[in-house]
Amino acid sequence: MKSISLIQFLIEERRAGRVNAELSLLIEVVARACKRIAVATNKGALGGVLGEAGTGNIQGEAQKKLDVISNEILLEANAWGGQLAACASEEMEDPQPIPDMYPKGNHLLLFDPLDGSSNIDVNISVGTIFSVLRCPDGISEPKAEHFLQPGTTQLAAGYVVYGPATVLVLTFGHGTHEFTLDREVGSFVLSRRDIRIPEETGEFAINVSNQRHWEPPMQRYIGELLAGTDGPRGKDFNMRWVASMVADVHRIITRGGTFFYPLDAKIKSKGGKLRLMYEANPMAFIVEQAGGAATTGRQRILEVQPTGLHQRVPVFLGSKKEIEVATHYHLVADGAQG
Ligand code: P6P
Repeated sequence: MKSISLIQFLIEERRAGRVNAELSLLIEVVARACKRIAVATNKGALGGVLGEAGTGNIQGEAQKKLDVISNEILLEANAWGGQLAACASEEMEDPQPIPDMYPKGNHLLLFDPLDGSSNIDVNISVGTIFSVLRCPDGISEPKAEHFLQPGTTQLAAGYVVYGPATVLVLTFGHGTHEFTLDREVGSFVLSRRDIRIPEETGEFAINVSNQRHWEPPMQRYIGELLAGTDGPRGKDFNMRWVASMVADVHRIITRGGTFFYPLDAKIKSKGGKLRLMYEANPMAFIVEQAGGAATTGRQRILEVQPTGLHQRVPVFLGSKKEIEVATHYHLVADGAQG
């Protein structure tokens, strides 16, 4: 089969009227920046990029050297292109404006430059997650409030997983597609078009060490999975937990499954663990476009009205039938469903 490069795919999407020129150029620039992040990440101990940076981010988390490096790569790559009005990152408290020396565009780019970075030092897959919004008309110096658009308004979303292979998964709202990096040529090549997540699954991902802190409906739902053939589900389930959202989501994109990071008593005051704008929203867009479902346990993630750039939400995503059961249990517990 003739291989289709990312740039060829983007041109085809432009010709089909599904993507405009500026957005397709932006995605090409982001993908190229992620190739540079892959090079830095793949150096491991030989690149002097492992370990702590000695700094902290807005989340109050110690930054890894590669968190800072990846963030810089994405900011530098996107400054001059002319497609953006500003960037926002997990690693920065406020949005980063496009320098005055460069032309500005009509898009806002949000990213988690290196998600799962606690896994870097133990050589487990990590990834970059990104989301593209439209900059409100007439806004040339976007502030945080201009980013606070619900996930349904995203123009594009994607992630790159830096694993045995470097793989880009991307959606513009017309299906979810996968591109694998051909290192010899240096370009992303279409490896799966119009991905579909099976509606049923026998595999779930959650950090079970938090079990005693979960809300009752979460205890009920996971308890039924763990009961297997002895319980009401009448079948055994398998569990995975990479503790790298991009890796866990990519498994689901590849073979189905579910991923849960629910509220628990430890994080309830923060609203959850994962960030809405640059983790939950892009992943929810990608998963829904592949036929899966994504909720907070109580509502569709993409319909959450953001109130803060670094807002956190609970995340339930993956095979539709299981997400519907887990969400139903929460709504019943709330008295919102019979
Ligand atoms: P825990 C990584 O820090 C991350 O943000 C996600 O990539 C991952 O799914 C989750 O946190 C892991 O959380 O509590 O299991 O370490």
